Amino acid sequence: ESTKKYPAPSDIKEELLKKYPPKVAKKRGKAIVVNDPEEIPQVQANTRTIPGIITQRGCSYAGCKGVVLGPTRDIVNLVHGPIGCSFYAWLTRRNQTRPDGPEGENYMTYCFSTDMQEEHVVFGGEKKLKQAIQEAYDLFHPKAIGIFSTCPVGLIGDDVHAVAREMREKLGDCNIFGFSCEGYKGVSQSAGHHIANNQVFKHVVGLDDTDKGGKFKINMLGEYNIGGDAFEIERLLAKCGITLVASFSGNSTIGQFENSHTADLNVIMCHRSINYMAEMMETKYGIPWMKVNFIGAEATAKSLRRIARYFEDDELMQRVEEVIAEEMPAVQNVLEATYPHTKGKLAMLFVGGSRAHHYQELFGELGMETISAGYEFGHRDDYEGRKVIPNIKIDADTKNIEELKVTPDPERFRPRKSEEDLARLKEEGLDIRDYEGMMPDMKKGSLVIDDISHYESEKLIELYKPDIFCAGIKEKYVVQKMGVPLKQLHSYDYGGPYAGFSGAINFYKDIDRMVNSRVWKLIQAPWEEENELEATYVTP
Ligand code: CFM
Ligand code: HCA
Repeated sequence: ESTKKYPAPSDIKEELLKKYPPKVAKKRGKAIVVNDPEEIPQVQANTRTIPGIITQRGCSYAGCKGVVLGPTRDIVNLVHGPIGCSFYAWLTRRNQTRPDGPEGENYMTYCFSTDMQEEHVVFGGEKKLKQAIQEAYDLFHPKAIGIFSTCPVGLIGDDVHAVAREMREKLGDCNIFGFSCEGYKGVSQSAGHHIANNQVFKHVVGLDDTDKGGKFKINMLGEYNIGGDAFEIERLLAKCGITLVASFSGNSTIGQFENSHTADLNVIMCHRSINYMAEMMETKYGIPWMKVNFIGAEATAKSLRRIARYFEDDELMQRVEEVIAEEMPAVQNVLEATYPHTKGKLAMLFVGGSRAHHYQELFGELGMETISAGYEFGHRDDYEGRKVIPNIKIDADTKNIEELKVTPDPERFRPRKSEEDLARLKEEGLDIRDYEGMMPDMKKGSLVIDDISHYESEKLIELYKPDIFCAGIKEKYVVQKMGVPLKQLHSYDYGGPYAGFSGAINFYKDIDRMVNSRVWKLIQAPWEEENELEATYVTP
């Protein structure tokens, strides 16, 4: 519990909106809500950013190429577009790969691009794309090539799917598929996730029926191995005796995707980016999905128990308890040392579409309060939770991005659990259909802000004076110049892993160092130095 004094959240909201022209204030007002976990208020999400506002968001290409396909090791990810789009997506997301294996090709460190020039914009770029595919094939002989459309490709009308088909037939032994993920599609990265899910499901999942063995077979969805998180989760799953068939897509191979329909359960870390895949796999193959969270030591223990509970196997449940008992003392030791320095401090989290929620677990363990939080591109269900919004299909993405028509596969559909089994499990305390959003987990009076603007972030910091602000690289140095440390929850500031038990230990230590460093007091925030320059908006 924090003892810090700050204005009432409703006054803060008013203050944030005060300078906007009336129309903008009205619109932004719907995306800024004072939370009540008992009676979740509706929040505006997944809508277009108002032109002129500086948003944290990225584009559809980022969500498709960078996020979902980026961490795959042996797919050549070829960007069709100007070189800048490739360059800025080249290893910036810190999805890691092990230098010492596992076996097989790894193209993650390469940057493949058609390097589109003016002549291609004028005369068309399909020929250049075919050449680039041929070149990549001749050089590497990859199992698969993914083609990613950038904005100009959509504008000039190059048909990447036709090129993919033609080259797949020509080359014979290479799976080639395209993604119409032009940056302008949809309103954020979120549209790109959806496009990526559709194409991977359509062109890859289900190609390999081999039963690779294992008693408890799961896929890990929405875990991208940022800072090595997947390595820690893989370690824990292996220790418990749970077989990881495929990971979407941290530290993954195309072979895993092809075989992923043989798993018995899909567990989802980042629901926002991969829920479409889970739904489609459930419909076509009968694999149920369940939300988990490996961010936070308690959340990790809870997630392992939920997986064991699902399989209803006494030995597995016992093994999971042993693993938790083995791992927890080290976590507790570090927490005991850090807690006295971190308790009562204030945090703010503005990131992506799941971490602004998940990381509240770790801050909670440190005794810190998340006073304000929001996603860049989450949808209403990510905020309000499935209990409040049972039908996740209402979101605006489905208006922008075509949904695949998926039906049960008559030969391979195999319900892993019957509806009766699931109902019984629910009675016994495991409701796999349910998951909480951010708001049910946040305190009454906390301020939830969707697609926060640069101006609003600055104002928030000035009004709340938080001990730490969590966001991305674009925010980092602006915030630190105000004398507030910023923790990047995207790249972990080149640290990590933060998942699982050893990840929690890393996080406790890093946050302790950041919130207790005296260096921040040496910086004068702009409002401490001089009066603000007043600007007036011209209202039309
Ligand atoms: Fe999911 Fe992610 Fe996130 Fe995301 Fe991202 Fe990311 Fe993120 Mo950056 S998939 S929504 S589109 S957890 S890249 S690994 S850190 S914004 S909160
Ligand atoms: C993206 C990737 C990003 C950006 C991070 C940041 C990531 O959205 O295109 O803004 O610092 O995690 O790398 O979210």
